[in-house]
Amino acid sequence: AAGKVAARGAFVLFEGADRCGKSTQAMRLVHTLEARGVEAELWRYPDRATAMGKMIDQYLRSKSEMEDGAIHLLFAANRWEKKALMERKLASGVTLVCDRYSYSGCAFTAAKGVDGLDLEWCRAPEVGLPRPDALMYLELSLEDAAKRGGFGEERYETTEMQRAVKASFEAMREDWWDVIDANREPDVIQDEVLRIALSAVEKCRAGRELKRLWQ
Ligand code: Z5A
Ligand code: MG
Repeated sequence: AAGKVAARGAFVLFEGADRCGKSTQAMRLVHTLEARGVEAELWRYPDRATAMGKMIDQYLRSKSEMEDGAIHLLFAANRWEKKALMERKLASGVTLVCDRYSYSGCAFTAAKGVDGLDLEWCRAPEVGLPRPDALMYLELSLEDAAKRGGFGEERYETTEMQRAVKASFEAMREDWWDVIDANREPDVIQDEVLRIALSAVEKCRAGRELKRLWQ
């Protein structure tokens, strides 16, 4: 009808340490939502397709070097450059299922233990970005993660780094996160994930406001 404003989509995020199943669950969730008539898109960070994303990709594959502070800001800028599009999509009713976001950004930089680059410093450039309506933190022990095969080739894929990353995720954890036991069959996890996502979709349809990170 004329003048009718579309109900907004939900911003649903997956976070967690290496190999906890974020990409697997995010991909499946988009299909499950679509099959139920919920318009949904898969997003991921870093978005390696943009000019900044290409620099990040080079860095992650150790094809280039960068100061820790500089690469942190580049990861954050890679989110800021997609902010307007993200907001437009959500406003037009599309649910965004996102694979990593600012929480990974802060967890990884803080995990480096570089003097001055503590969690507070890490959060600053992320403040004001859209805050997810649901954050599913997939929890998996380092031992169980190790059973899912060896590390990849990228920069942060070492045991020491992953241990520190888990610790910074724990330090950032907030009450509203959904903590999910990721050491189960993918189908079982997906059932829980779908329930959480549908509840977020419902709340957004009913007018839930999009919040901002760390404000
Ligand atoms: N990074 C950063 O520093 N700053 C930032 O701001 C951002 C990111 C956004 C990007 O990696 C890197 O950038 C990352 C953080 C940093 N560095 N590290 N490490 P990425 O996101 O591209 O990483 P990835 O290659 O997608 O891996 P991943 O995310 O660690 O994995 P995952 O997505 O969580 O898991 P998966 O690919 O779905 O599954 C892993 C394997 O386990 C696979 O063989 C699956 O078949 C298997 N699997 C999945 N689920 C299960 C269950 N339930 N049971 C058994 N096996 C399973
Ligand atoms: Mg992944």
